[in-house]
Amino acid sequence: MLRDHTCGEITAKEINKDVILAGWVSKRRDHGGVIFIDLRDRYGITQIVINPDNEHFEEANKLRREDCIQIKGKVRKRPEGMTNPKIITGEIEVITKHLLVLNKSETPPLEVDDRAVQSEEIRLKYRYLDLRRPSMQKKLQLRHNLAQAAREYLNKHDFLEIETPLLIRATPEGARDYVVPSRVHPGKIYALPQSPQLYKQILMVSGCDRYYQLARCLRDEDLRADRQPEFTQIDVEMSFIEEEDVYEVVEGLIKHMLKKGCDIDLATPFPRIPYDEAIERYGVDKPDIRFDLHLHDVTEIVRQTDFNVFKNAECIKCIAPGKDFSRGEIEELTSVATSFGAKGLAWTKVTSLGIEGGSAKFLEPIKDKLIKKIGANPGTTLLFVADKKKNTNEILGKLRNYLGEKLNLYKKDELKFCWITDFNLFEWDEEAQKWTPAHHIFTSPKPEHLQYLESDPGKVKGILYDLVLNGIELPSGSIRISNPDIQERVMAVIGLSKEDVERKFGFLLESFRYGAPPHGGFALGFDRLVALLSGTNDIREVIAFPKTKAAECPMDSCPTAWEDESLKELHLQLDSVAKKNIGKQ
Ligand code: AMO
Repeated sequence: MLRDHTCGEITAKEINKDVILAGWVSKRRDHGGVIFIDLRDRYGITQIVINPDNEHFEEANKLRREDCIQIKGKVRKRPEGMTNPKIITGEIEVITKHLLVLNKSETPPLEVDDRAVQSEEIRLKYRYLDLRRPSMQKKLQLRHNLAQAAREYLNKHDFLEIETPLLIRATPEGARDYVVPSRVHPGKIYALPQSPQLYKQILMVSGCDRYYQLARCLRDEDLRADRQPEFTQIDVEMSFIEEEDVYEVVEGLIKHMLKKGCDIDLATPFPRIPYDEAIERYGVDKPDIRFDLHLHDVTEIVRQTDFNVFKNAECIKCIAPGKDFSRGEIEELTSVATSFGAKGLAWTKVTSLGIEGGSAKFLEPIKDKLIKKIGANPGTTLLFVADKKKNTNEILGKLRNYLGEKLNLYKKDELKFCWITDFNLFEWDEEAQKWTPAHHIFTSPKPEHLQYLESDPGKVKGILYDLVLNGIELPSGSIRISNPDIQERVMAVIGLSKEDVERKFGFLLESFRYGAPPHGGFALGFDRLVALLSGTNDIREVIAFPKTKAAECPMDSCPTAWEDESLKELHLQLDSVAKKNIGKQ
């Protein structure tokens, strides 16, 4: 037997018992000729003692960090004053009789220690060592617990776990596809799924009724802390349901996951905020509602002044964080706002007599209306952004988040969920000068807005919803179009020709012609939820083998250069850019 206990479970109850343990040398200390080893495995740390008269003493003396060993010994109580109440095994130590070195370790290039600060590159290159750290093991455990809780809830509610293919025809989720060239069909490719969207809808046509999958999704897009090229969604689809049913399932699912995974009791239902209201109040469609700081639209009031910046702006909004900022702080906030794209940050201060400083002289004539609209108290600095409506909201929305953190306006560990509802079905793409889907093209328009589909697409709301946790979008989903004629009309609005539609989604539309049930669903960004519950925004912390921001893996060095042989087999050739990149010019 290689072990009969783990390093995280032996307590005073086992005193005088013989045990066999296996794990890694976390620390070795020499105390007056007696060797102490902190032996670590996934479950914890146990203190091992090796006395000088032990036949393995010399071997023990040579042990180094991360050597993998087995010990056999007897459990004893730690001497008075040597106990460690912080760990389960803190009352005992194991006095070793027998030591076996299972495998030596080279000097580890990183500290397997939660207190050490390590470079990201090194952590990812030696991820196996990084994952040995107790905090990383804890995150993997949490991820596992949450995944199992999700399965438990969905199984109990009659959902079937069904796998959908990884080699598929492209699905439109707004990012670029990763593609896989076909060897047996030279010149042809498979796409890797950006999500199982089309397949889950087809499963509804198949009569599966309630589907789920912990689905791997692959998207070639710019990476950020909360975006990886491969990530996991809890992907769900249901037939014969309405919007309310989706809210109920998502809320029930998250409540269950948090209770089971983290012993958190969550109050449901979550508040719902219509999209327009979210933008109006918070500037963004992912508001962090842990704090109340609102944006105030003062366009009509402020435009009447002689201040040029305000006179010609489409939208002027103000934020009043309730603080009297110093000149230095205002300068800092201005440069933060500029980094968010602002052309400047106008400001003034509310005093007991009116307003003072910054743009006060321009605002003087309308100061009463302004103060009344904002409801600001004396001693408050007002910060203004004037720009196109979209920019004003975006910039002040980001500044609001910045101020929330800087001024400690919320408790870091609080969890505040809210639904964002009533999104527009389409967004106007200024660059491409065309309508694009706000979510995806399979989202149903609100029936009462169908009449504007061709005449005024900007007016059409979709039956779609996002759930936001502390300012981060977690699940999003929609009620789908199940009528092929409406689907074709929606595709026409975004400029897809009949041929495009047929070529890209013909198989979905064809399936709809065989009695498609009304259906809808959602996908929850699982990595993001686990990360937030681990107290971080960075999803790489909760993915066993993530990629860097440059979409590379320092451990296995992927992506790697094409081998000539495989290029030949796939009937492919590299162009000059690719050749230069891999040094084959
Ligand atoms: P969507 O594209 O909004 O919807 O994705 C759903 C959720 O997945 C998470 N997410 C990501 N997480 C990590 N890295 C990424 N690159 C990444 N991209 C998205 C987010 C997001 O809310 N098929 C639809 C869902 C549906 O309509 O049912 C879809 O994929 O948390």
